[in-house]
Amino acid sequence: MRKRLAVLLACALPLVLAPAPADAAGPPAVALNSVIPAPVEVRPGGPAFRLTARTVIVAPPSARPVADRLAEAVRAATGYRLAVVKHAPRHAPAITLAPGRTGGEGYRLSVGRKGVTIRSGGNSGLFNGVQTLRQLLPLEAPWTVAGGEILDRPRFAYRGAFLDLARHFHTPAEIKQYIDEISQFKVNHLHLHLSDDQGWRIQIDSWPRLTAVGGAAGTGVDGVGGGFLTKADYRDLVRYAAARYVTIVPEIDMPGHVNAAQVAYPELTCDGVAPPPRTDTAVGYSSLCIGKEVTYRFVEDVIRELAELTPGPLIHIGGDEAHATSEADYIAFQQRVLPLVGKYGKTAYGWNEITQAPASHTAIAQYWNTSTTDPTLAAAVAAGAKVIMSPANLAYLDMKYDPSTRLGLSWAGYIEVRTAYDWDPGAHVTGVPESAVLGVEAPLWSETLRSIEDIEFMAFPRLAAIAELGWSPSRDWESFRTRLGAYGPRWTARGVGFYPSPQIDWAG
Ligand code: TNX
Repeated sequence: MRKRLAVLLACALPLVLAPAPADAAGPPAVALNSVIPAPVEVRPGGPAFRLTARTVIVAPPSARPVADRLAEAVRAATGYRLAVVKHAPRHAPAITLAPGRTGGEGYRLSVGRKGVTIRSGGNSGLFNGVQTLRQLLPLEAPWTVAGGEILDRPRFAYRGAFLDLARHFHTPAEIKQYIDEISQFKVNHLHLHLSDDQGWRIQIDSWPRLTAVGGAAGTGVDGVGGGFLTKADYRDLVRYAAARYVTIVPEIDMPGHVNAAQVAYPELTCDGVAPPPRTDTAVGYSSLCIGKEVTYRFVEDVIRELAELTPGPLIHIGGDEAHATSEADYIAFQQRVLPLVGKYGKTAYGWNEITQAPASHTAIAQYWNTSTTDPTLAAAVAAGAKVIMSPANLAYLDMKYDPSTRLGLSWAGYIEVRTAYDWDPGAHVTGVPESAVLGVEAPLWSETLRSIEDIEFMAFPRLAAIAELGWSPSRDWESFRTRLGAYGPRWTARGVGFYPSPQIDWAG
């Protein structure tokens, strides 16, 4: 009897006598393993950290831009204006950004009673650690961060989102709002579709009618959604994105999808006659005139001016749905145009149709087809081409979720959250091994979209699914589903009107 009591006491005492955890007000609200995209390694444990108005942000001068972003995010979340300093005052609770051995975009995040430390060999890695920390902060006080450690790095170098400014112009303010959202999921590229049959959305000084005519009021699907980016707008967007470790990838679509350019410059047609402006959603009817030299002066001028505006390494030259161009003409065009991108110091990126041309072997193909076999793509890959995966039936954010979705199209099918999540970009197409895949991108075409609300409803939550495929080493639907359900209130708190998919148990 006595013995049993002693054993009972021995078991109970450590519980009773253990020091009260820092989060005595209750367990940490956010589990360390709730981050989207799922980190490579999560080791929960140890005391939690309580962020207060006294917390300082410590960063070397080289990491100051990331520290400022963190301070901004903490202010938005908690209202605290944390000081950013080079060295922590003794005993001050701190969030420290420090050099580390994890290179590139990877980082290590450690949470203990005295603070949070994010280490990385690069500022992009520190920024990714900051994005993780933002998700670990509860939505409401007390601002307790669970104890433990996260070790993280991306599976793919390219994780992309996409906006179509041609079918409907989206303003710089809307594009910035989208950048803010996508970068929280460690998406690091934003592809802007800047020209199409219905409109031309980027200033080109040597061909000024492109925007004067092609960007005027009344351009765009249904004649609503005119506008264009001036070069100043574009440079400002590039800077804004870069501060969030997002690279802007510009696209000018050719030799098809050029009606707006031909309305502005009739010499770009074979007969020299301007076609009527188009505000419908048909595709595949326009083509540059492959045999005319003016075509290549135009293309080279546009590529040169885009390259000057673009610090990133990629220029997207479109190449999709050129149904009004013969196959021989298409290949002849790409054989001249793909090398022009290299002439201006950039790597050519185009829709997967470009793989018909041998010059695509040094280019990047964006795979948008719905099949898991594509011998032309596989042959180009065998010859050296790289691929970014955007299968329309899985990754297109403009596809409806189900037949009742009020926005979007359905030509590639319906894409519920699980459909967007449950596929492997590294093994999707026969003959395209993971080593040839640079990453994933989630296109969002704008035929049916008008406002930022429309963009957000179609992008979220599916963009989070595609981001996880691009970042995380493995996928687990049940885990993703749980983490996504818990994330919902964060979107709500920021005023993001996401699609409340019935596949998810939404918190809040
Ligand atoms: C196909 S996908 C297109 C676009 C449309 C989109 C709508 C691709 C490379 N071309 O022109 O906007 O479908 O989903």
